[in-house]
Amino acid sequence: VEASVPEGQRAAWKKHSAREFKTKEEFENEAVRHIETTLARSLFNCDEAAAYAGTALAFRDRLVIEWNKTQQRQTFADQKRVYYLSLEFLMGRALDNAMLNVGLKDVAKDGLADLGFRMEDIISQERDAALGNGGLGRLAACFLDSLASLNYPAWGYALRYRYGIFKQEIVDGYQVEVPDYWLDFNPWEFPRHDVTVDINFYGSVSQYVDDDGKQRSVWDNGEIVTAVAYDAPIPGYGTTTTNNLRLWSSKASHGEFDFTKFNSGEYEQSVADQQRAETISAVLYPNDSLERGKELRLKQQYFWCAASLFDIVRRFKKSKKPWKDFANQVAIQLNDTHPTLAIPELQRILVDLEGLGWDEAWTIVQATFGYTNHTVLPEALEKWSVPLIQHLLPRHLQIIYEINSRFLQYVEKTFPKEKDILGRVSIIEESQPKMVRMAYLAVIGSHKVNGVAELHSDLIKTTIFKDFVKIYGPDKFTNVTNGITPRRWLHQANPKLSELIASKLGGYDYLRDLTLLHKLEAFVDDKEFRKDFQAIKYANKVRLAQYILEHNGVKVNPAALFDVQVKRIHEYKRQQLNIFGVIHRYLQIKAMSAEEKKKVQPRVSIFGGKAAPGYWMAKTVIHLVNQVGKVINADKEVGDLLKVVFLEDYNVSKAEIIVPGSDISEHISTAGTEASGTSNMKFVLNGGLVIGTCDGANIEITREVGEENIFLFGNLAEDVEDLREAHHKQGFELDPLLKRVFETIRSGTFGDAGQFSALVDSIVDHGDYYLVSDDFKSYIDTQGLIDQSYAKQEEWVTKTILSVARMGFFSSDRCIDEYAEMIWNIEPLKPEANGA
Ligand code: GL4
Repeated sequence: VEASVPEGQRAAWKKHSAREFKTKEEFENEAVRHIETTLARSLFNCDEAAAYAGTALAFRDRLVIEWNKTQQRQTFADQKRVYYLSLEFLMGRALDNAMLNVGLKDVAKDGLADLGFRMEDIISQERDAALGNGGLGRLAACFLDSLASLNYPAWGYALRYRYGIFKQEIVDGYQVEVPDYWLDFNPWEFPRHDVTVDINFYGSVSQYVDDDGKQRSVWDNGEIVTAVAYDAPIPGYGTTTTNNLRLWSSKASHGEFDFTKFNSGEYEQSVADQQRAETISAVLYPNDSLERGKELRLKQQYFWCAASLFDIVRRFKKSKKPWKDFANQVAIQLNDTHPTLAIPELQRILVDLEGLGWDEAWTIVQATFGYTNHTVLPEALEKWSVPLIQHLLPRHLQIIYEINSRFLQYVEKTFPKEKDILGRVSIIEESQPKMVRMAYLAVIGSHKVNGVAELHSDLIKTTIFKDFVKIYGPDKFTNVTNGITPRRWLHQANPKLSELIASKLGGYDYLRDLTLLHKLEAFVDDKEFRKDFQAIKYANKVRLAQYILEHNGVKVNPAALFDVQVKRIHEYKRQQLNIFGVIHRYLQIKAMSAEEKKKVQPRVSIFGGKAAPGYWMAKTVIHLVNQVGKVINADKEVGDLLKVVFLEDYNVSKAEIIVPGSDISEHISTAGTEASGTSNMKFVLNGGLVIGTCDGANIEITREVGEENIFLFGNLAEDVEDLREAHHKQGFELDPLLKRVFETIRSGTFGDAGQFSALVDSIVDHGDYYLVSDDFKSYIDTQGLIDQSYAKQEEWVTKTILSVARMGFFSSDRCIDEYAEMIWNIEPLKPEANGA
């Protein structure tokens, strides 16, 4: 349908076209108009929530204008786009980011002051958009910011969960999960009720012969669920480019109710059908690095992949280009294996619906997809049972089998002498029941596979994908070390530091090219700069101390060393190592004379993070941290020398307060288990140092900042396997310091010891899989070095300044440029590039 306004009427249209506010007055005008009309509130009835809503709607209007222009411009330019498929986008709050990216935060601040509000109060009214679990989801959010800031034509595709990651409450020291219903007011999304896709499930496959005499398959007679698009604008920083994040929401295909059923008296049934359809996009699965193989999760994955691909293909078909151009117009990045069904789905569209030959279609598929692996943990590698896929997606199972059989034929021909290789690389695992290995399907269906840090990218080539390196050659596998957006993680979270840096570097260009930070090194001996730098860290610690007092009721001294470990709770991340270290420190202090105590460096141990609801060991760790805190914080003999707090409900907006307030942060995973880690980068960029293992991106942070500016400890990845094996074969001697810690726990110092026995036993009796005992001594010694180093404040400040100056590499802008060049082959499209 032609929907353009006719030529003759365009002048009138343009005259009345929406304008963007620029001044304080214009902002106030827009905000008040929204409060009075959109929200139907008045001068006498405007609280902070309403003022937030008015401000957000004013900025939303601004974003929408640029968003429309960007989409038009990108369509006109007719160049390649990238589509980032991710089941998680951990966006956090949008208002502050929008104000800063658009460059009008100060204008809005003054305007709000005129209207009687403080900017901080307004910003904090917004709920986090928490559509993710942890690092993987936050990475996707940083990528969207970089894609827009660098003017790449890009869309994100995800699900519009009604419930994001649960809110964590701590009750009597235990985690309790509370649902996060975040959609009652969300000004940032636009429902596109006209953009829908019908998605098929179940049913059967039949064959027919088409007009050209070709055998074709049709999949039908299934259950249909409708996907409705909800779009959110993604503004770039310092550019008008505003990209799109499209979230799919599920609803029953026949609208509100099935009226036939309704009229025939089956009211309940028709409501139940509707609810069943809506369940698909109802809730984010709350597991990080763990897959549980639930049917509803598979339904989510297919629903989202099929809707997104239909949308992408529909857009391509409008261009009337031949299919061979598809991969020149479309790059699709698979964020982990969650969207792997997009591979057989595109093959199905091309072969069954568009009538292409298998090989022609498969060439297009492989050229289109790239796959990012984010973990080597076996429990996180997705496998779906063959009977489940057969039932839910019968045609896709056929296609997967066909892909597999052609692939295995090729392998057999190429390696005729290797008997075992076929079984090892087959997409189908010959277990009971048979399983589809999604990572293998993703590797086979993509032209590039990347890991997320150098060590991790090396590891995948020598472990989980070893055989595939042999089959495809090493060039198919590459590394793109993760990054973070300096806009949110420096400029927004730490405005004072960002301003100080700008004052030295002559402006904010460094936020668009983070390598410019290196110029800060020239100021490392500048007395005034050092003082300002230190004062900002202190102010951020004061703010964090206030937060801790308000939320935990614990008074901490901002002059103490703030030691932070905030991330999902997982055995491989070893929060248990941290809390055992805290207990060890407590025992040491308890044994000291008054004289000795004077020499102790006061410390605040800060923990935070969610445990997956079904992960009992992780929940036990949270409980232990809280119990230890309760005892230590109340111990008069310890006083300010040691405080321990667990911050409830760690999320993106809380990270923005916590990260700038840290002196040292802990990234202490068993070597080889943390693919990258990204909060390590955030902490260092904000003038904190790292205690870490030689794992993930810690290694590259060390390369950049220098060994003298990071505290590394522990066994290396290459030794982990041998150590584990030795534990099982020879048994092992528990570290004596750790033994004392366990004795203290067993004696009931922190409450009923039985509650912690599984945790202790996993180390003492069950092989210590995560090498807590092996690394304990080295960890404790390194913590001692940190105390000594912190005591020499001048040296410490030098370390932190040099580290900030050397963090340029870790911008997600660098990372996106690498993807664009090595994997997507796309070019930026600058706003001034064409008239649109
Ligand atoms: C993760 C990794 O565990 C984490 O190290 C990495 O930084 C992140 C982004 O690449 O991806 N993989 C999974 S699964 N969850 C993650 O956070």
